[in-house]
Amino acid sequence: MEKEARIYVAGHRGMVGSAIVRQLRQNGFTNLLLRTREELDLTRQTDVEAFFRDRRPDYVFLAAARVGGIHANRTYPADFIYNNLAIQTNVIDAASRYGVRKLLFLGSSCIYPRESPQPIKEEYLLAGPLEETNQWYAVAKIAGLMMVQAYRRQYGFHGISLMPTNLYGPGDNFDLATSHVLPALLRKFHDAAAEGRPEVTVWGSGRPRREFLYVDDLAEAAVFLMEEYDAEEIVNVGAGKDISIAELAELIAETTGYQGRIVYDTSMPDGTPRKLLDISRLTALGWKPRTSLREGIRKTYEWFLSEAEPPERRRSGAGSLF
Ligand code: GFB
Repeated sequence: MEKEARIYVAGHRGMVGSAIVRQLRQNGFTNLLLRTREELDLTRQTDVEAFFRDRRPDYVFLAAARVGGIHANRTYPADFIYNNLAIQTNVIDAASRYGVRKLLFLGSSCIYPRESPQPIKEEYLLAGPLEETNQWYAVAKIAGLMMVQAYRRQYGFHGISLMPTNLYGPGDNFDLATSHVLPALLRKFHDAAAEGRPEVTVWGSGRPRREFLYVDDLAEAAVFLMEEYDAEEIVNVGAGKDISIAELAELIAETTGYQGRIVYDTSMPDGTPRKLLDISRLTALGWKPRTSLREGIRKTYEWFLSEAEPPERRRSGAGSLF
């Protein structure tokens, strides 16, 4: 990408989009096209077409999506399938029609079959049934990556697709009803420590295993692939390691200085038993993750304390940051 190229980051106010913007700016790209949801509703096809026709972006990072944790996925299946299908369909089609030179689509590790052998290779896509709690989101993301492949085959469109593992970092959603596990536990343990509560409830059995990638690492991988990769095959992006939810809870208790008990609510779902990506395709291209989980959690907690937490609720001298 030339430094003056017009780069549209769709979803720039979300955790992933804002990390991609930070990475692009750090790399000297200045001509960024950004639109808030109020300025451009990506579910409206005619508005999306008008934007691409008038602004003619050269490159597109498609990081706009309806996302959420296990509970949000189960509660709002229609929102997850409709919004994601609409956004990605409109953006990919308009990008192909209006001369975009390359588009990067962000999928998710939940596109793979629930019982995939571990670590999960890209070729396991569609080899078995999906995890029930997030199948609506997964089907939308599978449609997106296949649309990118179809447009490459039929129109020679340069679209590529990345499959990130579970992401976390600054800008994450800390709302307990809709968030993913890592920000949820940061908030729960922080609040319990601040209020001196003796017990924190973690959903499920604590046994599922997840892989967590710091969002700035994902953003670096996305910009790297936009510049270095141009093929139909999807590419996994992960940290290369996973941990159990119980181990994650211990780590977050330590970070936030929480010393009470941890209890498990087994009436809440575990979801996929294990989700560790095989990242050898990406590492063979020359990229590897850099932020350890401990460091990433520390940075995320710092961000939470400075941004997400209203000043009156901040603890003085709070939480050991390891
Ligand atoms: O992060 P999470 O919501 O999503 O949950 P998934 C991961 C695991 O953490 C599950 C457990 O076993 C949860 O039961 N967990 C424990 C909690 N306590 C909590 C809590 O307080 N909040 C939350 N949210 N979880 C999502 C998909 O699956 O992963 C999305 O639903 C997407 O579609 C995303 O693919 C990457 O890892 O299970």
